[in-house]
Amino acid sequence: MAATDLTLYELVLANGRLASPYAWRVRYALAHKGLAFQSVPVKFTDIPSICGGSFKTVPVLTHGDATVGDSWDIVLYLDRTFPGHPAIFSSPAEAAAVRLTDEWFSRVVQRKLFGIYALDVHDAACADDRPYFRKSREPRFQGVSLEAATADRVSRLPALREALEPLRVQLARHPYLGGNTPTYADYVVLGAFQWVASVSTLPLLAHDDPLRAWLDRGFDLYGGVGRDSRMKPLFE
Ligand SMILES: N[C@@H](CCC(=O)N[C@@H](CS)C(=O)NCC(=O)O)C(=O)O
Repeated sequence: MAATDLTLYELVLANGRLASPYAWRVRYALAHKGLAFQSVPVKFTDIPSICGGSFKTVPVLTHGDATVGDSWDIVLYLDRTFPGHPAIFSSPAEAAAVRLTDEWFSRVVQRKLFGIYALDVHDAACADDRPYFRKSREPRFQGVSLEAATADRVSRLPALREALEPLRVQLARHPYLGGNTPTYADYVVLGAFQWVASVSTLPLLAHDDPLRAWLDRGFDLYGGVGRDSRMKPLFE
């Protein structure tokens, strides 16, 4: 790992686990580039007081005088600023294609995952964050409680598993979503599984789901950066 003055502000759960799907994308990207960083764990309720209060979300990366928010912008910044390190995007065309994966996965799959795991995220959050999380998230469920919004979640697992089918089809062709080696498309999806595994009280995948081999490969990447004894089972 190359020494740097990179600092990553990222969301922390009550058990100390850094669980944001967006932070995990950046963590994998930093490992891909071989860049060391300092992690600053923050709670949801700390965000208004970090980096001069200019950001509504984390992750936020600081590097010397530069401060960058939003996972996608952070990754572009890393490629621009550290050209001597392995590229995350080898061309603008690759970045554009992976951006489509990011938009699909974030807007369709992560949104469905949130509907299933919202109460688990609340329960895993730092105690100070729970009232804020409930107040800010229940309006997204038409004002019903997180408990009511997730009460029928088991019945939504089949649709979620079906939504992951493009990943299985692609992984039947290649060891990684991006081909023979991991790319940012893999990191986007692995980030979501990191998040789910950090909070879940309901295994997401059937025991024989073919995603298992890729998930094992992904969690083992970069010396097992994605492995943590606090992770909950992803498989039934
Ligand atoms: N588009 C942003 C999304 C980041 C995001 O939504 N982060 C969540 C944590 S997972 C957050 O900071 N939420 C703050 C809040 O809800 O107050 C990115 O890619 O970085």
